[in-house]
Amino acid sequence: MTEIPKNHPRYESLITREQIVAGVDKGITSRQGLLAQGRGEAFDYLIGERTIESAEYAEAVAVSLLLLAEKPVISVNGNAAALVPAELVTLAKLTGALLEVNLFHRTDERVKAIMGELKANGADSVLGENAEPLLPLEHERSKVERSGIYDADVIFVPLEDGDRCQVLADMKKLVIAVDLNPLSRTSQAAHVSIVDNLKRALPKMIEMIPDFRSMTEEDLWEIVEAYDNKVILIDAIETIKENLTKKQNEVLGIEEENNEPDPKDVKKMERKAEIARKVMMRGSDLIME
Ligand code: PTJ
Repeated sequence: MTEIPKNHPRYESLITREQIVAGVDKGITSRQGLLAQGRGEAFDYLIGERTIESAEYAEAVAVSLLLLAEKPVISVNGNAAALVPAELVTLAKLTGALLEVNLFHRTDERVKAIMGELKANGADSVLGENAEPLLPLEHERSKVERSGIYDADVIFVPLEDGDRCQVLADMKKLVIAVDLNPLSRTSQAAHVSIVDNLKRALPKMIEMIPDFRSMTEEDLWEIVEAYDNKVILIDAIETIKENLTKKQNEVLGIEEENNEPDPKDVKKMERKAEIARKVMMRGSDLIME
C-alpha cells in the first residue's frame, strides 16, 4: 500500500483508491471495479465530495424503508465489500437485513472471499453461495438466493450496474441504490437513489438508525410516502450544474454574488416525519403494496 500523507489535499480520495486496490489484491474486488471507482470519483468531484442535503434525505428514507421492511436484504458486490465491509454488517444488524453477495463478474472464489470479508467484520451469516439463476437476466447477476434477494421486499444495492435494478423494480420490490451518478440507469430505475459516496452514505445511515427506531411505523410510513425520487435526482443534477458554473466563473474571473445562506440560518433537515413532509411536499412515486 502506498503511504499517503494525511495532509495531502486529496487524502480521502487517495485512501479510497488504496482500499479498492487492496480489494483487488485480496480477490474481493474485480479489476473492472477499479474503473467503476474512477467513474464514481469523477462524479463525486462534480457533486463536491460531500453529502448534499437531498442525498441525506434519501438516506433517511432508505433507513425508514429498511426498518419497515419485512424482508430487507443488502446486496453486496466487490466494491462495496472493499470500501465499507464493517458498515454493511452494522447496517444489516441494526435493520435486521440479510446480507447477500451478488456479483456481475461472478466467480466462486470471489463470492467466498467477500463472504469471508463480511464474516471477518462481524457478520454471522452471509447468503450468495447457493444462488440460482432466478432473475430474468442474461448475466451472472441473475443468480440470487431464493430465501434472500428473490424473496426480499426491500433491497439495498450499494453500487450496481443498472439492469438488475430495473428487474428488481419490475418484480415489485423496493430498491434503494447508492450511486454517485444521478444519470445512471441504476439511479433512474431505483425507487430511492442515494447520490452519495458509499463511504459517506453508510456511516450517515447508521448514525440515523437510533432516532428512527424510536419512531412509530406510522411516522416512518409518512416519511416514505412524502418522498419523490425525481426531486432527489433533479437536485443532484442541479448541484452538479451549479458546481460547474461556479468553476467556470472562477476560471473566467467572474466574482459571484454571495447568495449562500448563513450556515446558522440553514435549518438542518430534522429526521422527523413532519419536517420530511414539509421538505418535499410531493406525492410518492413508490410502489407501496
Ligand atoms: O463486484 P462485481 O463483479 O459485481 O462488479 C461490480 C462493478 C462495480 C464492476 C459493476 O457493478 C460495474 O461495472 O458497475 P458500473 O457500471 O461501473 O457502475 C458503477 C457505478 O457506481 C457508477 O455509476 C459510479 O459512478 C458509481 N460509483 C463508483 N464508486 C462509487 C460509486 N457510487 C457511490 N460510491 C462509490 N464509492
